[in-house]
Amino acid sequence: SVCAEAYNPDDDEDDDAEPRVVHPKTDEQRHRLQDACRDILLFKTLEQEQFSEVLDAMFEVLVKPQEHIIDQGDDGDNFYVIEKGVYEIFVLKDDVNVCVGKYDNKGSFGELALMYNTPRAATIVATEEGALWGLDRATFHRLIVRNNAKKRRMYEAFIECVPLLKSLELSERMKIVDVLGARAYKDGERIITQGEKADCFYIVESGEVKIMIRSKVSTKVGQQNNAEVEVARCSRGQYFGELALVTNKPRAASVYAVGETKCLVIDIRAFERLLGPCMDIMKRNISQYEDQLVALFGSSVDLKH
Ligand code: 1OR
Ligand code: 1OR
Repeated sequence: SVCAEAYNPDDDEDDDAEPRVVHPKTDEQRHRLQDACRDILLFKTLEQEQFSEVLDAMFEVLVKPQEHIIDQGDDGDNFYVIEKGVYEIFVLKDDVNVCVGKYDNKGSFGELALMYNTPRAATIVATEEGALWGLDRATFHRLIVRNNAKKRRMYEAFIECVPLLKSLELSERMKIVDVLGARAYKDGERIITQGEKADCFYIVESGEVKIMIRSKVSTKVGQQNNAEVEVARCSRGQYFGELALVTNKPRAASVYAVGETKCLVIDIRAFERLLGPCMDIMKRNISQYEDQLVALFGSSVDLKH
């Protein structure tokens, strides 16, 4: 292109001197890597150029059953994206390692020590043979951490006025911003599918979504059996997708974009780690869903799906 690059104050930080890391890959490897990275939220706010630098820098790591990928308390070396395998998360509680969750063939881990310069906060153990893609600390810093400064500037004002997050400290809200991803949807696009397994939580940034429930019984409002019924809408600043995460059940409703819509997306681990203080508000609102449900469908309906 003949265009001069726009001035970007971030470029003044003197790490352009750092050599760019490139791990050459076959076409087949690059394909698998792109697949594994498709839904990684930390990559969702990168520019195309930064994203391809991340992909260039990533390297394949094959793991064996029982292998410790990360040990709690260690210094951070790499960030990892899961291509396949099941990985258990252990956290020390009173000197005992307690399993607090697992990653099942998708997701990523190891971002916290690199983002905040802290010791590893958990131990990650492969339960079976698996494959990961690693990203070294320096590249993570240059591309992801620097992008976070931009994210904080972009989303700080918006996050400040999300009612659900009011009870958090500013620093806690900024940690949410650090790990969130942004997604755009077209009019009518389905964001959540009723009955599916859940792995993230959403806040509407712009536009609107409608919540649709397919019930097993015919409804008071006269819909046919199995038709989808609109039960609610959410617009800027409102959230959805918390119910399945809180109840550990499949999605209770489908959610569709109404017009062009943007959402901020938070994955289930970050939700559990960072939104604990907002749990009471969410639970109070969930109990209202149940009242509404009875009013709309009668009490016999099954919210589970
Ligand atoms: P890290 O660099 O600290 C361990 O290395 C990784 O485990 C961490 O980044 C996260 O990516 C991941 N608390 C802290 N880290 C967690 C947690 C977690 N779960 C996964 N990781 N908690 C569990 C939340 C479900 C809170 C436990 C008290
Ligand atoms: P989820 O994870 O189950 C669908 O995925 C989301 O739709 C759900 O979380 C809520 O965030 C959102 N009943 C069930 N889910 C609802 C409802 C709702 N409203 C919004 N969601 N009701 C509407 C109450 C006004 C009761 C049904 C009649």
